[in-house]
Amino acid sequence: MIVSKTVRAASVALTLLAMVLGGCDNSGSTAGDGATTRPAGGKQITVGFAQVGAESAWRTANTDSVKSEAQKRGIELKFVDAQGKQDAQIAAVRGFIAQRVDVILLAPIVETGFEPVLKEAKAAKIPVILSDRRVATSDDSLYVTFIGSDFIEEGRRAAEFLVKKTGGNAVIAELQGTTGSAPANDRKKGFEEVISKHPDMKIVLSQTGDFRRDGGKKVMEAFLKSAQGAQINALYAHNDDMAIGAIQAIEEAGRKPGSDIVIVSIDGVRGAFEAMAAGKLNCTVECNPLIGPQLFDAVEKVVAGEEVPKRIQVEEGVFTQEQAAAELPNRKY
Ligand code: GYE
Repeated sequence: MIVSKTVRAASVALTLLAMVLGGCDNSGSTAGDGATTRPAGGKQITVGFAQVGAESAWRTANTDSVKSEAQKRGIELKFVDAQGKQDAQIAAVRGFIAQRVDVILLAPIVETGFEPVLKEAKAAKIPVILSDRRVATSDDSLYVTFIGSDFIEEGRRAAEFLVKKTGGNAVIAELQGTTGSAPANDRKKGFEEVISKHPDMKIVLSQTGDFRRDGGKKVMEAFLKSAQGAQINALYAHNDDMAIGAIQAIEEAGRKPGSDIVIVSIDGVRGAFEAMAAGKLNCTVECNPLIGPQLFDAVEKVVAGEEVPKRIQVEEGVFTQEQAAAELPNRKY
């Protein structure tokens, strides 16, 4: 009895050891950052993701979405955080090419300067999917698809809100996103397109806060101290983090965010909903970072040799102060 128990225990232990050392079977494997289990019978897919950095709450939610979706599907993910540096991102892509990953996901920090490395990926026959931001190139054979939001439309939506809220009369300060990035370029363009039809709406101050909370605060402080500072009665921030930083600067300067200065920003992160519920932010235009499922749908199709559309759009809405409290419990980022 005792012997047979011991034998059974030993054989269980041996089986467990064999599973750990050799992989459970066809369906088990560890991969990437964190253990993943690949689907039974499927080929192990390896994906390299060159991420922008961790500049905002949007970005953190985006990183989490990509990582958790890879894990869920048993896809090995090689993740590089480029810390906002284009050189680091280019080096990451080169590294993925050298490692011969199946697909490269690139969230290009800025629009220009990626063509050479994209050509290297193409020459190595490794498909590249652009995640969230596009690159400026006339050669669209350099990437398979671009999955992301319509930033021009987001800019228009922010402006349309401000037109309605101010009756078409506003002295506007603008906090731009990272200089040269697609969302900064396009959000400015879409916003200006709409306000240009309203002669009493003027952007009097505009500077980059690099999509960061501390950037938004610092630049807003300088705006408020400048010659035009006292006249500003509206703020357009290219993302929520900068708006939240600016709210702090406005309060420290003894003015009321949300009433003395009407504020609209973009992303729809939880912090923006909290600021709206507190009456300090007036509107956020949604930009959904949870694109992991759409990205990996495309990855799996590309690996299977299926066609994917050149442009895959993310669906989004607009939220005002009145809707903030009701929407807060539904927010996933
Ligand atoms: O709006 C901002 C982030 O590329 C859409 O990058 C993204 C932007 C997002 O830092 O918060």
